[in-house]
Amino acid sequence: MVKLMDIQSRVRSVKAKTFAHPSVNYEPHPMHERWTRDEVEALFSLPFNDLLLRAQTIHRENFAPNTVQMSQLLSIKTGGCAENCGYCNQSSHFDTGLKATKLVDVEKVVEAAKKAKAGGASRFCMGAAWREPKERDMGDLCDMIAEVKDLGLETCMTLGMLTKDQAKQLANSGLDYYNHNIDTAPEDYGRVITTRTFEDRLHTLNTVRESGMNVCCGGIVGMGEKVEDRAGLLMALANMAPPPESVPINALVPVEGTPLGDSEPVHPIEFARLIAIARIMMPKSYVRLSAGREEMSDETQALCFMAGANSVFVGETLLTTDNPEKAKDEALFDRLGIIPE
Ligand code: SAM
Ligand code: DTB
Ligand code: SF4
Repeated sequence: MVKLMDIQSRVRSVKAKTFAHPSVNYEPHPMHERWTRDEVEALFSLPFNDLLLRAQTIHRENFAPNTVQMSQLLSIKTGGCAENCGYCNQSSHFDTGLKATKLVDVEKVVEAAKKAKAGGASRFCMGAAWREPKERDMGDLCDMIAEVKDLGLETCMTLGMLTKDQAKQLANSGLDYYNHNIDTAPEDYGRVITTRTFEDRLHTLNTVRESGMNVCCGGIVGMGEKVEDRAGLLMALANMAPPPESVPINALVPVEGTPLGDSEPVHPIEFARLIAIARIMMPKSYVRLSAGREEMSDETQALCFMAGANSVFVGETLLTTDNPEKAKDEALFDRLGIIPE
């Protein structure tokens, strides 16, 4: 008969072997220090299971393990944008057949926000295809924020570059988050966008911080970037002081007619690796599995949740492209025992 002590000692020895793997460093990264390229590249070269174990451990130290935060997007001004972001179907520089609109009425926005809330979203994100907002639009934008907030939703906007005064107006109206992505590594930025610089992006992010709003800032992979660029993107995000509260990781949705429209997709394991590294480097941030979920299998998404993703965009459209249907997401969350936060 096998004795209890034998079982316990066998469990201990398995645990010891598991945790003693030389490639896994369980010492938490000293958060006061900046991540160096060597440290980040070491994470990229860890065996996948070691990386996942470490990410999941850090995830559980900082968040409830089986919950996901749900945000819903609405495009409040579509197309005709002056910028030339190589991934974007809303740029006026490329012919993608997208119809441009003017700023949506406040009532329409409130209607969409009510539906988002009824569907389970806790945050409503309003996005505009602008280089920056015009002064004449500020009144409507502030009304949208106040009315959406009154519904009991968190509010987020993404409108391009902001002046100090605009950021203050948005914050005073109740804007909880401002989304402004850096998209790729500083070294790779000029390959993707030439109508603004990486520093322009950082400048607006500082303005947002100074106004007291939470920062939502992330990037896109699958744009033909090198692995070093993915490391550079995560370094730039994690070395912000403090790191963004919300980090959307987008898988490029390739759109015909854009310069990056025929990019190769990132392998699902490499995508999950990036999520795991983001979780390790930014232990307290919400890491959002963002654009590209429509093309992802349930298994890839499950791997990403295991790697530490704890937020998604819900609703059948992102800004202009497709996102999984509600029933599909519900079935996936149900299967995984994931509860919306
Ligand atoms: N114009 C504002 C700006 O650029 O900050 C706000 C809207 S813009 C569409 C918001 C973000 O959506 C971009 O920064 C980019 O990260 C993401 N995005 C745009 N097109 C995408 C695509 N085809 N695939 C994945 N992400 C995309
Ligand atoms: C973010 O990082 N991803 C969202 C949100 N922030 C604004 C936008 C994704 C857009 C995908 C392409 C589209 O639907 O137009
Ligand atoms: Fe304009 Fe934003 Fe699209 Fe760039 S990503 S073209 S700034 S809408």
